[in-house]
Amino acid sequence: MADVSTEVAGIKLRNPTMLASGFLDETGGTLLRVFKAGAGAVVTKSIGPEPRAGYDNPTIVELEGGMLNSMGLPNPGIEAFGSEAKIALDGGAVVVGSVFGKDPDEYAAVAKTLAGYGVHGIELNLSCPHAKGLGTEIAQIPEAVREFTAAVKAKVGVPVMPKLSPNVSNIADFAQAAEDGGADAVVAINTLRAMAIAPELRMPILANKYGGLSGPAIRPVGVRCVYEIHEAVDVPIVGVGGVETGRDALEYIMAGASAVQIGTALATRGLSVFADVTAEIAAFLEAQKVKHLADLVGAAHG
Ligand code: RRO
Repeated sequence: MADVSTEVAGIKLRNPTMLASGFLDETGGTLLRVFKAGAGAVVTKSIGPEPRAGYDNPTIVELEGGMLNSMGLPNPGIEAFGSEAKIALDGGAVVVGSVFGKDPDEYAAVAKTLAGYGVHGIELNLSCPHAKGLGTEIAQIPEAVREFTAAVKAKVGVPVMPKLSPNVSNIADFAQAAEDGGADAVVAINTLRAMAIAPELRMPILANKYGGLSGPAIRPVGVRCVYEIHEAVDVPIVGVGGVETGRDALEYIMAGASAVQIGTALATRGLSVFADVTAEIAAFLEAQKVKHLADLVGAAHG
């Protein structure tokens, strides 16, 4: 069997599939269930300093090419999340804790507590496309990406990986800013800022009007972003956006990703998607006589 293991900034993964933040990840039980179903690692829902209920319904619209969401960062808050993280970690899961806040100090404080719970890495959500005063502004200013990353790096010992927004004109500048701030890896991409309107109602469907588009429709955008980032920085990249199959994952890997995250495909392929995508990657490696997946990272750059 081909070697599908990989590594992201020193975090060893048995395979390159990770659970993307925002799916089945607010409790230790669901995180562990996803890990046991085959994910190489699981990323938590973005956790903030206090509990948050999120936005009013409707918060999700199903579309042909994917899903539009405006959840509004619902989460139990960093204190209550401790017992959930423990369940996942005690069960043997590789856990990356996703963090948000309103300023660098808040990000750093939440990240420090999460790291204290024992998570293997920290993902910085700098890129929620519809949260006022939180991700959106940070994601639009390279200096803020550098500053927030540096603030968290100063407080935690585990690898730190900012998650970048595709809703900018040159994502490579933001990856560069993350690297300048000391990022150990970058995650690309968060959802695309988007809207759906109900013609009969003459109004946007989401209660929050704006949301983030995920799923197959955004995969070519994500692959392009990872390709551009790979040309700009030296840190490892985690690719995310519309991965449903092994071939989709291989696109990201050949663009430069060391691992991929999967979220929306849970709705179409179910919990077995992590094991299935891994098996599809392994079959490709065997057919192509490639022994190690790592040999294909960035292969599309020639
Ligand atoms: O919770 C959300 O509404 C949300 C977040 Br934090 C994010 O980063 N991306 C997204 O599409 N939705």
